[in-house]
Amino acid sequence: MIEIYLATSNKEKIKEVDKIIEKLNIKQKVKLCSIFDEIKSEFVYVDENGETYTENSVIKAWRYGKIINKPVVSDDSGLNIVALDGFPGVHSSRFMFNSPYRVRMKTILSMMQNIEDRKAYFACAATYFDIENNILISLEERVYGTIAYDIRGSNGFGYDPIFIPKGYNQTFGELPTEIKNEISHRGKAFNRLFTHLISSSLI
Ligand code: ITT
Repeated sequence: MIEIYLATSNKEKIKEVDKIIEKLNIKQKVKLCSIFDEIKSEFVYVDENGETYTENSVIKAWRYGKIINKPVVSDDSGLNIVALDGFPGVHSSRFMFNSPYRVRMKTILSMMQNIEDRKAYFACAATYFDIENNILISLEERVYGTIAYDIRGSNGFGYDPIFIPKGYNQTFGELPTEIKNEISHRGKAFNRLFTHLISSSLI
């Protein structure tokens, strides 16, 4: 059994990644812990100043991995709206930082009021960093879809209630977590990452 620490302050990400591990049937091999089980302060500052999801994901894994000296995984993700040149993109969590997500989503919907092209995607870069064995693996996955015309559902987190994945009529806010985990950017990224770690006997 290997303990891997998820380097995130976002509790919803921990829930989702834990469910992905459960679905992969590797719970007897991998115990997912929160980085804050190991670091007793939420005030470790990580400057996510990269220009891509991968850069930021590696920055987080590297920073926390060096602090705790144990294997970590990290996630950097965001929503990209094609007609808005990829906005909010890598800055998804910083856009209107102090406002609740409902207000942020309303703002995005009003920015898109007269826009017919609703295409968007969520991207997630997942990184594994094992400082002791000098292993760093990072990969990125996306889920494509469209931006809804209103805010729908309360499942998930962040911008889930305005994102409709391709092939569905409901938003991620309306779809059950199991479906989101099967098709989402994070689901695909962590599935691929853990499958690779297992098949390469790295964990
Ligand atoms: P950490 O950096 O501590 O992991 P964070 O929430 O700030 O937590 P990110 O920097 O990766 O994480 O920003 C991701 C943001 O992108 C997140 O806060 C949401 O606004 C949005 N986002 C990413 N994945 C999402 C998802 O599955 N559903 C809805 N919104 C998502």
